[in-house]
Amino acid sequence: MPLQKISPLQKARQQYQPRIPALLRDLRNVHFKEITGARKPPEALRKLFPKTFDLPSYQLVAGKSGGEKLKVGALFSGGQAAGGHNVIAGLFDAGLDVIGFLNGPSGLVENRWMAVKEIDSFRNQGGFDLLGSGRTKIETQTQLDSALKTALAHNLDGLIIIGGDDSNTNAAILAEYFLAHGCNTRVVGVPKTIDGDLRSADIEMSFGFDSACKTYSEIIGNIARDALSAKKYYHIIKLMGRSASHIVLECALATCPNLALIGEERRSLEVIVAEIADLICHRHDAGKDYGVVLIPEGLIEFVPELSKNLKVEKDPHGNVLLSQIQTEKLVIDLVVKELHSRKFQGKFNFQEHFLGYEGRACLPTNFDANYCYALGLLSAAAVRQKLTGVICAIQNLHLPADQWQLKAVPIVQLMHFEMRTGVEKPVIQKTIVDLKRNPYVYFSRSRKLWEIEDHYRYPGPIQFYGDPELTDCGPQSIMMG
Ligand code: FBP
Repeated sequence: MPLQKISPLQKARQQYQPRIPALLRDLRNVHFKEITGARKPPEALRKLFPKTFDLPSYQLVAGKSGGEKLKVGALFSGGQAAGGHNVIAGLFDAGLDVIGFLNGPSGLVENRWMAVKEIDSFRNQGGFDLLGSGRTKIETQTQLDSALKTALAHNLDGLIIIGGDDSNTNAAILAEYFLAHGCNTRVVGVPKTIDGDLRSADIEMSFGFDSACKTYSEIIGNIARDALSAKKYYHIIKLMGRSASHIVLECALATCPNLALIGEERRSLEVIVAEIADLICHRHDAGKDYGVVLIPEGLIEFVPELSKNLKVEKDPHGNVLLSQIQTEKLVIDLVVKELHSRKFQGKFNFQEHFLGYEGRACLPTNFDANYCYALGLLSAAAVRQKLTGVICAIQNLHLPADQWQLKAVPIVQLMHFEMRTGVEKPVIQKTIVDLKRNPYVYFSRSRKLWEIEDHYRYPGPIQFYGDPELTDCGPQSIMMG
């Protein structure tokens, strides 16, 4: 039998109907109402964002809104995150005329685009390949003028920026600039990033985090079972996630490794190396010369001594290109040295792994597929009501989709000033692991038990069909509150 063009699972996923809140089923019967309780951004931002600084937050409720045909441009920005195509599907199914800017924000600046005429083959599929993505930072006068020119040339009612903290900073800057220049294109952000660090009191989670963590957890579980079977290797696994250690924490809760480092604990390199060496020695005393250790890609941001030992490059937003830094290798070298000084020379075997890109473009979990489709519809509703400078915020994500609350919050509320490549810039504040919240508290209470006894959990592959307990559960860190 000849091979089919797409895999049977790809085909089956194209047919999946995302579950969404009832309000999103017909956007002619909803409207956004202003709500109170907006967080005040630092007053110094008012000067830079005079037109969007005082915007209120909104909640989607039943009501009437206009049904006219609107045109939007959409773009993916930054790293891939599973579910992005469903955001576009949501815009498309909302009846909007959709064009996509190619390869990220540069597509907007350079007016490179395509009309989205067909979306069915991309429904519930991973990656951003419909449009491509990129990391261009929009900040120069020329870039802003070009973006404005593009929006005007296409007569766009809305621009949907699907991105992480830096991309939504771009969205806030563009919203302000468009308003200041009398341009009617409303700019709406959609929270994306596997890193899980674009969160706030309103934004419970960025999309892509769940799919990435479940992909990594499957692999970690498999590696742990191999370690337990062969009993001869220490597997040192670095996990993607710039700055914050949300991914390590989520995967640790899913797999119970012998040790997981959380950058936010801010321990010195010396303490970290001693901790890993202690673990290895104690397990050796218990007759176990194998184990699994998770380390976050962003460790380097919390442990200044690490960056002194490694060559550091930055992206256009001033973020360190962490995925290209081999922190895991350096940590192993230092641990081997430490073990040597403890007279354990050459006794242990290490395998290093980096889990990153393989989790960003997988078939989205049901959670991400549902969430992204709802985000697409919600952003369409925001454009219909002419909201600008806002980001979509869906709440109650620990509950079934029909109980989700649908909000739009001003992006400026999420911003603060930060030093980037030596200059203070207004950016969205990344949310790091909160050491007082349930997921970390549970982890820190349990980890002692995982050190010597092996309590590995084996989550297995992402499940799409069957018992909802297997298919529909979102990330642990949301479920735990
Ligand atoms: P975003 O913040 O743009 O979503 O990207 C996150 C990320 O996947 C990080 O975890 C990682 O450090 C980085 O992208 C890798 O970037 P690149 O794809 O440019 O190598």
